[in-house]
Amino acid sequence: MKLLLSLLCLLCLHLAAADRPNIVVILADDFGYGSTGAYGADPALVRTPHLDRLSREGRRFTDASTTSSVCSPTRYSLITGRYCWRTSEKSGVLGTFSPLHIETTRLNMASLLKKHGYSTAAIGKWHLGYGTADDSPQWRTDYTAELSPGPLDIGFDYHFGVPANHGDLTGIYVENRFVYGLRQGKIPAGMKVPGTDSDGPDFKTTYTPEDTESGRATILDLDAPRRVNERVMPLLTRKTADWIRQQKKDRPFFLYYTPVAVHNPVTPDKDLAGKSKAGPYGDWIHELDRSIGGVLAALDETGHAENTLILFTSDNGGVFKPERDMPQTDAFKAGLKVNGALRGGKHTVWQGGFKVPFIARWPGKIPANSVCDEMVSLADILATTAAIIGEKLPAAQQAAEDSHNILPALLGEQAAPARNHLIVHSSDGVYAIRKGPWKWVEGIPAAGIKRTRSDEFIPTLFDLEKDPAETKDISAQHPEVVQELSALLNQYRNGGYSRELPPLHETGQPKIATLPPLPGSPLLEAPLASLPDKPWAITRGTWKAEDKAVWGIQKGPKDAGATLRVPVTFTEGVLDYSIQFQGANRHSLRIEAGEEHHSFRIEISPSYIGLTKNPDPGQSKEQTVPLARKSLELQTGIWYPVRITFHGSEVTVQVNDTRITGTHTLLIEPKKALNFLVFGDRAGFKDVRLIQTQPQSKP
Ligand SMILES: [Ca+2]
Repeated sequence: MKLLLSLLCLLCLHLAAADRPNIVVILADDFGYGSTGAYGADPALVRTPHLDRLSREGRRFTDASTTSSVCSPTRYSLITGRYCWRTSEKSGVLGTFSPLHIETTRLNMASLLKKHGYSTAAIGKWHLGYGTADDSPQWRTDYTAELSPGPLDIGFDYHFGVPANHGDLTGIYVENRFVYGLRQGKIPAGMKVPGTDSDGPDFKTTYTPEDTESGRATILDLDAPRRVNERVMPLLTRKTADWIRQQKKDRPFFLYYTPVAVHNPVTPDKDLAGKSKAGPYGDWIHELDRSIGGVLAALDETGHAENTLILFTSDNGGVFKPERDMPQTDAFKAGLKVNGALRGGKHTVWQGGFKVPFIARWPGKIPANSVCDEMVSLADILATTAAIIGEKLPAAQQAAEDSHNILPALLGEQAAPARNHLIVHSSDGVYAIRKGPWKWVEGIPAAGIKRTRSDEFIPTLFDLEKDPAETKDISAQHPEVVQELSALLNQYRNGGYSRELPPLHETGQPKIATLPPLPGSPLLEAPLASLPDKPWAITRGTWKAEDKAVWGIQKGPKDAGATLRVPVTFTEGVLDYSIQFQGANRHSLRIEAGEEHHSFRIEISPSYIGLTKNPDPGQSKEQTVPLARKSLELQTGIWYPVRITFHGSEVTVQVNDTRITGTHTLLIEPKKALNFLVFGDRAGFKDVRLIQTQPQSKP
């Protein structure tokens, strides 16, 4: 009893110690380290009075890092406290029609704060998908229907969003679970989707390819009010300020506000056009700053500001492509160092892609007009929030896997650094790890990435203290550092979390499925320890025998895949082989079937399996029939078993422990030949074995 009482007392103290401030996270888009006055932008070029005010009233971090140099992965990390490369997303960003990427059961900023009684909202760019995909390869978000699951299913009470990007091909807003003002679609009977009837300055009836980022996208056909690009920022600001004004004094709130600025297309509103001395991009920065001013004003007016923690940051660095004619380049030529003195920018593995402004204000708690040089990550916001509200995080392998509590750094308290390592990941899937002064770039792109940015695809080591602009690779001088950082990267990457050091035994080899051996005498058997004899034939690309396997290498990026063909006739049966990826984009097994040169293909890549009926000779590409598709995860350099079972009109493909099944009437036809194709450089095969099974006679 005594123990229980003292435990209760401890709990009371703990609760009393916890705060429940309002939390406002503002995540700008593509806003570079050097683009605001607070971070050294020349006021003669751009003026950011509201961000500068935030910095004066709060704490400016000089070494805050995104987790990725592009949008969706960093957004995932901020909300979940987990590196996004631990998910199926290994490079690039989510598509406009991708499913919701945050698991609805996963602890995240919104669910955590909602549990603690917060009112919650996500307003602005979303870019984390809507809906749940099925196995169908054609699946895509249906914007004419209810967009579930979405933000409201992970803990947000309110959502007003731009689905993917400023200038995406939807041209609409989403409010809660439907396209804002949707007039026609799969709307439940008796329900009217809320939205505007009048065009006004913020809405219009049409949205054209010229409105999109690329200037030539095919616009999604929807009967709903369309965005006016120049008015997206003012409208999002108004929605955000309105939401703040609706909040009650007795209930804390969490606002995740994600302006679309300063992502392309660069569309400052009319009254700001021409006001900066850095061209339209400078005006676009002014637009972002004005929006911050709108949010601050709403907090001031309502008296919420005093009890509000604001974090302002960006999802990745600014676009920096000085060789290209674009507004950012004009700003750069005018003298604006979009990413400060850092190398590279958005997409890249260099610091310009990751190092971003990070300003924290919490009156009376965070020392005003202060600077913190500690290394922090946007993934740390979740663990820090948990610390503020007094919630103990689950074990590191269960949630907030990569999130460190940086509250002492925010508050300016004397404490050991929250983290002494940090992993960053480029759009091409190149990993880099930082520890102390060092940054080691592993230099290996994700599977399927064309090797265009070759300087990023080389292992390199930098001393960021002496060389913040990453000019000098010193890996040859410090092999021991390379070895240490490479081992540490592997341990954190394979161990599933980095909030703590995962034990080495969890970082072992991936699980390989053991398939029961095929009975009976094979119709086809080829160990492929050397290049096989006739009837096997190399029909395309380069094939080499090495390490008791044969390896296919596609000749050039524009050539067809490397092809190894073997004729073999069977109707029903089971085909086994082993596959290993060493950089190839994908393998395709083309199966010729029937009399009229019909064929199917089974595609296996490190991230998916697919089954497809190919167009017949003379048919167009549109006649392709996708039959089944599923995501999976295969690592480079590991042999995985493949088993393909042909039974009647059905084919089941198993790769390691992932299975798909597809049916097509033509699959009943006798199979005539197998073609092993490799796209990219390179993939290996061995232990091919095919047994025939008797077709079941019909009862
Ligand atoms: Ca971005």
